[in-house]
Amino acid sequence: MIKIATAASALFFLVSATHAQETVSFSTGLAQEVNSGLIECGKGSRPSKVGEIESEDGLSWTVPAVTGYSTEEHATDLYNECAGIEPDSFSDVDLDTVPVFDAGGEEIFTAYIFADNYFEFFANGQLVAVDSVPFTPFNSSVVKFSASRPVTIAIMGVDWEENLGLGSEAGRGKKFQPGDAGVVAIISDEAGEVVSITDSSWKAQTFYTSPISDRGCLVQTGNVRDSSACSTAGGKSAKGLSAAYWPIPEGWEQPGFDVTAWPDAVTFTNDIVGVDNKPAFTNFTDLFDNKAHDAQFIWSSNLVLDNLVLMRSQIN
Ligand SMILES: [Ca+2]
Ligand SMILES: [Ca+2]
Ligand SMILES: [Ca+2]
Ligand SMILES: [Ca+2]
Repeated sequence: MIKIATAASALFFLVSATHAQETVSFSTGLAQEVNSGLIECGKGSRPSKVGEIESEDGLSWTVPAVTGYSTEEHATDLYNECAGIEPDSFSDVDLDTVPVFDAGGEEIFTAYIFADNYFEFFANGQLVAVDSVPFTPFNSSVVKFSASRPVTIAIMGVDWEENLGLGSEAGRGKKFQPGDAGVVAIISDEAGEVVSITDSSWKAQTFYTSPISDRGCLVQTGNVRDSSACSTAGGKSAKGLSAAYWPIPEGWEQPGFDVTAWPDAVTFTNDIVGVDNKPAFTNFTDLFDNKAHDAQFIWSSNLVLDNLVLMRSQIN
C-alpha cells in the first residue's frame, strides 16, 4: 500500500515537473503600445513598435520581445538602407573596420547574419551585438569576436510585428496578415575557413506564437511546441485572435545551459523565406549561398506563427 502511494506521489511529481516546464500563457487581442518605433528610417519601412500585454494568468509580456536594441552595441552593417550602406557585393565590404568583441579567448571569428527580422548574437554566453534594424527594411550584418573553443553560439531571432501581440502586419489585402521569419548565418575563423553555418544541426525553440485563431490547434509534447495545425490565414480584424507565450529560461545563452531537449532547427529554402527581392541578401550570395558551405535559413517548425525563437549551436 505504502509502496503504491510512494509510486503514485513520484509519478505525480514527475507529471507536475513536466507540466511546469510546458506551461504556456495566452493573451487575447492587441497589446498596449509602449514604444512607437525603435528606429526612424522612413523609405517605406514599417515602424518597429514595442508593446506590453497581460496574459490571462496575470503575467506581463513584452511583444514582440524584450530586446537590447536601445542599450546594446549594434552589429556592423553589411547592408543597411537606413544608414545608406548599400554595397553591390561582398568584395566592396571593408572588414578591417569591424570591431572585435572580446568573448574571452584568442581566436578571432567572423559571423555574417541576415535575419527576418531581428537578431541578437551571443558567443560563449556574452552578447556580441544586436541587429541594427529591428523590422524593415531588410538588412544584413557582420560581427567579429574573439573566443576559445568550444564556442557556444546563441542567436535570439524575432519576427517583428505591426499588430502588437498578434504577430501580423498589413499585407495581401488583410490588416492581420501573419508575416514569416528566418535566420541565416555563416561563421569563419581567422584563416577564412568556414567553421559554422546555420542548418538542421542547430537547436531552435519558440517562445511566442501568434496569431492563433483556435487555441486547440497548438499541441505541446514535452519540449515540442507544435503549431503546424494552426491557421496562417490571418484576417481583417483582431477579433478572436490570441497569442501563446513561454518564459525564456534564465541563462539560455550560456554554454552550461543544456539545450539537448530542444527541437532541432528546421531549414527553409530562400524561396520560402522570400529573399529574391532583398539586396541585403542577394548582394551577398557569396556568403549566404557559399557553394561549399551553403548556410540554410533556420527557424523553429513554424516559420510563420513562431515569432520569438532561440537558436543554439557549438563550434568545436
Ligand atoms: Ca534586421
Ligand atoms: Ca518577418
Ligand atoms: Ca543559403
Ligand atoms: Ca510571424
